Amino acid sequence: MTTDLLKSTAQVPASNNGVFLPGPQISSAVQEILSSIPFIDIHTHLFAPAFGNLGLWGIDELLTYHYLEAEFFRYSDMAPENYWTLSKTDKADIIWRTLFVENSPISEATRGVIAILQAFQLPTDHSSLSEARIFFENQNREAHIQRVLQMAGINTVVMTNDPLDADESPLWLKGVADHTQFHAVLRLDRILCTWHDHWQAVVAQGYSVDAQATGKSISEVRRFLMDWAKRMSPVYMACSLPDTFEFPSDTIGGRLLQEAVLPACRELGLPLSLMIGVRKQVNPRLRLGGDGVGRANLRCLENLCRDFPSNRFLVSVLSRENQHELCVLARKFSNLMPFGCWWFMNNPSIVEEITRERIEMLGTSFIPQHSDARVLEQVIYKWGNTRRTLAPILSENYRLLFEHGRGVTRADIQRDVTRLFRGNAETWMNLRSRS
Ligand code: RAT
Ligand code: ZN
Repeated sequence: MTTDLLKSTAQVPASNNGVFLPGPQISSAVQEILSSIPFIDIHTHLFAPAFGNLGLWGIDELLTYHYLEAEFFRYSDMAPENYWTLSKTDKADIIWRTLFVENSPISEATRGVIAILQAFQLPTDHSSLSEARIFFENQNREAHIQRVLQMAGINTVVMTNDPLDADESPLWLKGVADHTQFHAVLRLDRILCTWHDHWQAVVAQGYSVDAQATGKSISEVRRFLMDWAKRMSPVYMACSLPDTFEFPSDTIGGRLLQEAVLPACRELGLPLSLMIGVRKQVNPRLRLGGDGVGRANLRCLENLCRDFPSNRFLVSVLSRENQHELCVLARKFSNLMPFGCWWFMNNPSIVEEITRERIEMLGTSFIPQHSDARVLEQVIYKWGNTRRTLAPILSENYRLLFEHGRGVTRADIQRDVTRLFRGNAETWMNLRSRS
């Protein structure tokens, strides 16, 4: 049967759009196209140069990434409380010694640091970090950003911008010029998930809200969102949600979401990004590295997509067990766009599984990956890994297509890769109308 299929497809003529690639050339064409198209990174924690020191970069930041801090405590018997008293360079030194000198850096996050050092031709096996430190200290921030984006093969970066962050909001209030490559996102976690701790910060910005979000509070939050949207020109609004998230729900967060956030998104034509499945502070001693994962009940998403057809939802789920369900929901609701393999999902073995499943169920109608980079140079290894993992998956899908009787041209591959890594994001974030 397979042989017959192969025989019949070997004679497939050239298409109207170009010459079908012979089977053995598909994989090299896929690799070449993946490396030549600049991607859009739709979720990072990076900042445009105008945000100054909020933007993290360099070896000490790379080594104190919370993914690595969590790994450090598996090898070291240092108590987290003692670790937190160290200076940034001391933290970086002890992480380097523990994870990179005394042990082989074979985990995903440690290997990433090695890939970055290698990309800048810095030593990957010295016991001291001095050469790397000197290199990064000598870089000019703006030129370095451009070089790194180019090395990573991305040309557009989406930030995470919190209007209630004490360091960030004053910069916005003073005014930040638009950057052609860095786009803002209005992040809502403090409003939707921890209102009790943050409603007073909303009051301090001039809005009449109260602790229970009663009376005018809802319309005031809406005014707050509209004002911040005007200030930031975000490409979407976003919130990270726990595995226990339910919708609809008669909680302050549930009401604010339904009556303030969703209407504001509709009015502004913005998608809402929901990242579902974090178990916050499972181990608070690890601080940022102390969050875990839980399987969510995606009925919440089904309810949102069905009851609010004029809203669009960009969604990533943190639990491996929720991935298939997310694909099924995306087949039911075109106002749902699955994106990225987030955080604990961003390991090649799991990315491969999720991406195969998504292609099989959704074709090219999803956004395969984002970097979630917190430190600039991380985009180099994270996007390198994405390209490496995606190449064989895409090639295999085209090979199967070829075997089943449909040839593939370079133009087909170019169109598909562009759609996956640019077009879907551009459409959902209305990026074309901005340029
Ligand atoms: O992946 C991460 O770095 C997490 O700590 C979170 O920042 C997550 O990506 C988020 O945006 O909430
Ligand atoms: Zn993130």
